[in-house]
Amino acid sequence: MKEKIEAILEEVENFSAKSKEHIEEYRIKWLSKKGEITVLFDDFKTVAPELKREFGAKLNELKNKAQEKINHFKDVFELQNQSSFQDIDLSLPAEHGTEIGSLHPIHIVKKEIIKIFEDIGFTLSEGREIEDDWHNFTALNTPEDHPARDMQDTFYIQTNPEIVLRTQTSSAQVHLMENNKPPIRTISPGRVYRNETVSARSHCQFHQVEGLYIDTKVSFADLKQTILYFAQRFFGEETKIRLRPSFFPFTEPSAEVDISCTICKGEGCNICKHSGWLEILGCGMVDPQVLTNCGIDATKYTGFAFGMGIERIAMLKYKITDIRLFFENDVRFLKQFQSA
Ligand code: 2NM
Repeated sequence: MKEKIEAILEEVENFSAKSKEHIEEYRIKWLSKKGEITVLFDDFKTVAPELKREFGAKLNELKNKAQEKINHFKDVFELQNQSSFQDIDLSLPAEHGTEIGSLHPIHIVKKEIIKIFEDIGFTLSEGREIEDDWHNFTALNTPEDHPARDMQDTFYIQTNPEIVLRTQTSSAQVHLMENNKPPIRTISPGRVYRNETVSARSHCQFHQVEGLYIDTKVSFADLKQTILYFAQRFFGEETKIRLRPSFFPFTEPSAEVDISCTICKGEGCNICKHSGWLEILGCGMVDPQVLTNCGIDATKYTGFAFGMGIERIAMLKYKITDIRLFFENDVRFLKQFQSA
């Protein structure tokens, strides 16, 4: 009898009702006239007198617990039936929407630039922010005495002359050229560092997208047409470009590219300083020495490359006049780029 009481007690304690019918089913099973617990009370009459006290107490405890369980679940289902509960649709969204954040303007512009170049077959190569001298400078034809290598201009890691915070994302493209054969068509977006005095116009950290295209017979005309395609997709179909001769250690010939002012359409305004043109990027034909440095046969292949500052492009797009705003994370600034 003891085992039986304990078995039913365990069943009672584990019981959880799924419905009103389920409660009734168990009430009948345990407590009706022929229920298991009621039957135990009948059996109790035959228990030896010296055990009656112990079994009696156990049996009463069992009966009370079973009744409590049934009462409890009756209450639960009663409450659920009341109209105030039935009217709640738990699948509805909350009444007061949660505040959502916004994408950072640098991220928005970066994604837009990536999309344009991906559409014409460029892959992504992002590289690393901590670089060695070879990938950041030497392979890119930057001589030992070039001012860019100066402590004044570049952040060195723990004054180790071999390890720098990259000053340009082309370092990622050196890795790519070392490990892949042409044709190579890639863009490298990412953060770069320069040891500059922070002002409204320049910062010690900013973002770049550099592009690289290497194949047989890549020409300066390919470069111009690619830049024109980008400028017209990003700034609008009516956009014109012009190229001015320039110099970079890693390209020859080199050029700087202006677009017709997006604000005044070339008429002359404050943004373009009344010139009608805005500088957006630097570019050129990859110097054969750079190809050779990266293990690419410069007698067989030619390439073009370009680089632009994302902050500069974002400042033109959104008419932002202070570069420091991008790095302060003031919500009053960031909220203006909410897209949803
Ligand atoms: C620029 C201007 C001109 C450039 C060069 C290379 C590489 F890796 F192929 F040598 N990548 N990017 C480049 C060329 C970047 O930025 C103003």
